[in-house]
Amino acid sequence: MDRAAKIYVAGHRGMVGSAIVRALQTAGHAQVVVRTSAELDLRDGAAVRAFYAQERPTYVIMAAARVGGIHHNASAPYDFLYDNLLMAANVIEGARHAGVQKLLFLGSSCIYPKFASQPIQESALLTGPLEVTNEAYAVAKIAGIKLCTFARQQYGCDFISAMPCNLYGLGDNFSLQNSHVLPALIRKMHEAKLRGDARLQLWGTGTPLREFLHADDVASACLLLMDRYAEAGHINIGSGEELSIRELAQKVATTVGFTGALEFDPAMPDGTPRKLMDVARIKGLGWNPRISLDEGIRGVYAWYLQHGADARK
Ligand code: GFB
Repeated sequence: MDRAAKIYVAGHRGMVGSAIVRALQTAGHAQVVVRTSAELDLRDGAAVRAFYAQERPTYVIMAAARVGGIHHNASAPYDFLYDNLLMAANVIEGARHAGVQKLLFLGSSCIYPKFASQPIQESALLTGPLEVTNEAYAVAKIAGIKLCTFARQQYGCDFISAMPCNLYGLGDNFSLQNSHVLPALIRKMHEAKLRGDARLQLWGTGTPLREFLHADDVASACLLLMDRYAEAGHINIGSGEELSIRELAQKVATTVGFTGALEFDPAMPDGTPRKLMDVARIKGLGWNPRISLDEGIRGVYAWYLQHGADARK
């Protein structure tokens, strides 16, 4: 990418978007354009087209979405599908209409079939039924992937898409009900430690396996893809390592210093049993994650201790 050219990062206040802005600024990009959701509602097509006409960015990274953990996804499927569909359609079509040189659309590993063979290759997309708890979000993200693919096929747009695994990092959402598992465990164990609880109940059975990657590593992958990837299909971004929710809980307990018993509530959903992605293609482009899960959890806990109050949305 030309560091003097204007790049729009949609979703700059989110965990991933803010990591991408930091990475761009560190790399010397002088013109990073952003808009808060109050300034620009990405569900409003006319407003998005007016933004593109005003700013005319050369590059776009689409990191804005309505996101949440398993319970939030399962409890608000219409909102997750409608908002993410509109945001993807408006940002991608607005970029095509404005002649944006390159756009990167970010999705998630939940786009893959619930029982895809593991590790999951990009070719597994649409080969089987989705996990019901995040079907809405997945369908919206699959639509975004296809918009990028067909924009290239029909209009010659250099639009690419990338699918990260489960992410965590600074600025995450620590809501007890709506957050993803890693920040939820940090907050729940911290509060249980302060209360001196002898036990803590977590959701599900603890047996599902998940792959985690730090948002700063996703950001470095995004910048590399903007320079080195220009194919029609999406590409996976992941650590290539998985662990069970129980093993994750034990790591978080050690970091937080919670010594109570960990119990699991099978009345809460497990979600998909595994979603380890094959990351050979992005590693073949020269990218590798740099932040280990243990180091990452320590860093996020330190951030939470400093910002906990406003992180508990
Ligand atoms: O990150 P998470 O909420 O969503 O992880 P998914 C859910 C897993 O962690 C389930 C267990 O197996 C839960 O039973 N878990 C245990 C908990 N305790 C908790 C807790 O206190 N909070 C939460 N949230 N989980 C998401 C999709 O699926 O993956 C999103 O819903 C997105 O759309 C994201 O795709 C990457 O990993 O199951």
